[in-house]
Amino acid sequence: MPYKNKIVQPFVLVLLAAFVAFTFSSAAVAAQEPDSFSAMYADGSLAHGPVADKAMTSTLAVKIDQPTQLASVTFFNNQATFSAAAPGLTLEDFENGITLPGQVQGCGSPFSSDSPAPCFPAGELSEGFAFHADFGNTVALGAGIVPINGTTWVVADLFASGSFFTFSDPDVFAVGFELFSFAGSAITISVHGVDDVLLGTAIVPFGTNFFGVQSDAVITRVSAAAGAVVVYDNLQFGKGFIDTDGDGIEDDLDACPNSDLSPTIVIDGCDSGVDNTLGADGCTLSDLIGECAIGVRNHGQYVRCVSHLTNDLKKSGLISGSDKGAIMSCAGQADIP
Ligand SMILES: [Ca+2]
Ligand SMILES: [Ca+2]
Ligand SMILES: [Ca+2]
Repeated sequence: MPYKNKIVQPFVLVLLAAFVAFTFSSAAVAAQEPDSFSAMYADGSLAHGPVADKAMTSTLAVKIDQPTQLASVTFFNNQATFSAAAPGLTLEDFENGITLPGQVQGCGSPFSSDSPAPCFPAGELSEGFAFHADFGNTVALGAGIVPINGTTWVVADLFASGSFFTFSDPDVFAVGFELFSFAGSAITISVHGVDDVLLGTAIVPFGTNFFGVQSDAVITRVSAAAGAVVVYDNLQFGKGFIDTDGDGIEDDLDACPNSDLSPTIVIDGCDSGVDNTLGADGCTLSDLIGECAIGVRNHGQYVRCVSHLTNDLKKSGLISGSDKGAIMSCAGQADIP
């Protein structure tokens, strides 16, 4: 059972490392190279990994590799540029939990607003995301352990484990976070969408301390591969654009920015029962029918307009003949104009 062995072994290593850290002096621990953040020294310093100040430039290029590109995905390595492209995101700073400065606190896996214990009090975490370790625990690192920004960060406990964020809302199109690697290597970050389809992969050079991604498809998961020991802070996620009518199409690209999004086509209180389909241009069938009511001089003119429109919709296969009948019946009864 090789799969089972893979799972069990890191736990054994952690127990070993924790035992070593507990039993021997700091000098002895340094020689043992702990396998987890839980096995770090009490003062928060690591037995391995570069914690010295690095030149964290924001101009490093993020290499983009999208072998199965199904969506338009843009990566960012600069907070200001990302915020300008994706405004109004939810921010989770991982503060106000129980983790004290310099302390490592186990948080389970995954943790979220639905299951925040034992790191965060109820109601403290933003809703709509969960943080996972590939295996083992996640942990919170108290202020001072990560050598930038001086606050609490989160990470997979075991150095051999990758980590990932999942997003439960169907309207997450942008995700960003501060990141830091304790391993000194490039970080492979993959972005997945609905049905876990790969939307894109970024190879983030060591020393980059911001990652952002914006996609025109919904983002459900952002993962850092094992090996780079990636820690995170200031998670940002959400639509990242202004969408007045909430149909998922941003105002700038929405031909009908104030859509009628009722589930079925309703004309002057008459429910046709026909699905109110949303088109790629951001207009629903109700929006199109609603345009027939604009500027018409009498009821006959309105009904003729709806008749022409529903003929076109039927020809293009968007509605059936009986759908057209139901819509025309409502239009005929409507007190329009
Ligand atoms: Ca923080
Ligand atoms: Ca819209
Ligand atoms: Ca719209």
